[in-house]
Amino acid sequence: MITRRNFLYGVSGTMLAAAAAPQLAWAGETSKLVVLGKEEMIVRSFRFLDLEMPLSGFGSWVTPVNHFFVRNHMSGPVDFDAEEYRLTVGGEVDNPLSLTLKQLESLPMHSIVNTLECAGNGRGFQKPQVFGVQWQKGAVGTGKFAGVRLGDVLAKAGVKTTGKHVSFRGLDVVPGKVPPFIRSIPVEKALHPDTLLVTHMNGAVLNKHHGYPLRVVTPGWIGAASCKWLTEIKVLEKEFDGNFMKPGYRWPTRPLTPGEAVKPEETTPLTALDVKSIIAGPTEGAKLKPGLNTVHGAAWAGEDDIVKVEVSADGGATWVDAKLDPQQSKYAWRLWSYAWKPKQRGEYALQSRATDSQGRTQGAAAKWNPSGYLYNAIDQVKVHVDA
Ligand SMILES: Nc1nc2c(c(=O)[nH]1)N[C@H]1C(S)=C(S)[C@@H](COP(=O)(O)O)O[C@H]1N2
Ligand SMILES: [Mo]
Repeated sequence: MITRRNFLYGVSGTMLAAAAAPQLAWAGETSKLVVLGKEEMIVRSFRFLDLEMPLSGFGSWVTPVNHFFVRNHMSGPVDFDAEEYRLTVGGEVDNPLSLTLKQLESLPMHSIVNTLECAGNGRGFQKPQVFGVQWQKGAVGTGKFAGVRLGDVLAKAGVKTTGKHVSFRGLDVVPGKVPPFIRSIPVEKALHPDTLLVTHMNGAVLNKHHGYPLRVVTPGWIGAASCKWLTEIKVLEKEFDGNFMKPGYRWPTRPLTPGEAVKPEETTPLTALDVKSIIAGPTEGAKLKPGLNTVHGAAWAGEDDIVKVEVSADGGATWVDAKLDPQQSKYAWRLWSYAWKPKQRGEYALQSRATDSQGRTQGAAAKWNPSGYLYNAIDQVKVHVDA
């Protein structure tokens, strides 16, 4: 068993090998130790478990559960009793509901493949540096999510015409004076047939790190829109206005210059993800031989489709199209590759730039915002080619 003392040996930002740390715990004083079995996840925080997928995770289209990033604002439920569990649906509805897991599972099952990305992914690259978890590339993963349609549950409850937003609350253990993790999405997105209340991930029952027994998956949107350990749905007349909607997870409505602050009135809640690509290999500082070197990575665009990924090997002076793997599912990333054949030795700056079906593309710098959300600057990896 890992004790609290050696548990703290893991320094934020270090890579944990399976042998070094086969077990991790829920953070928090009252937590129980659990076996996680995560291999080589990058630990960004132990306080509440925040684990980043290593670059090798971009090698598979569906991310294995044990490589899927974990993001917690607080601790998940500790003593969970599936018999006692209820999902309640209230607020602006005709028939408030209290459903058992069995009742939920009697509704028709649906599944989607979705790339889930934390709004803070890439924050560690923001310049100037901003406060928050210093994620680099791997607070993202693609899962096969199965469950029932949120719209089917809402139809059972009967949303009144006054119902405009739908809020979610999980079974998180809320520490001290911290406000609970509650966020809302507009009713149109909630009723979309692809928005699911998920019980299964990659063909297995959800594990506790990803929201057992039930989580929302709001496809194409920032990860925070996909509430884990869901226990309460409320239909509201207006957007929920707690901490995690305001000031949290908001986006400036006007362009800012790097470092600039913004007034709350000049922000709006984050919704869908932006267009983005990352280079997963070669890795920063790699020493390569002349000849064939495959540059590869992933690209995604939330609710939109990736139409093109370009690669530059000269720091952005010239670009060539990468080969995109076939699109297998809406909302899921595309893996891409480029057969690069450097002839001369030297230092190279490899870059990748994605364009989506809306015509959005990545810029040289990310769009500045004080919380460092939706970082999507053109990705760059410096490598060395030697004879
Ligand atoms: N109840 C609850 N749901 C939550 C969170 C949380 O802290 N509590 N974190 C959110 C955030 S910020 C993200 S990015 C995703 C991460 O999902 P994952 O841990 O399954 O990868 O869950 C979201 N859902
Ligand atoms: Mo997140």
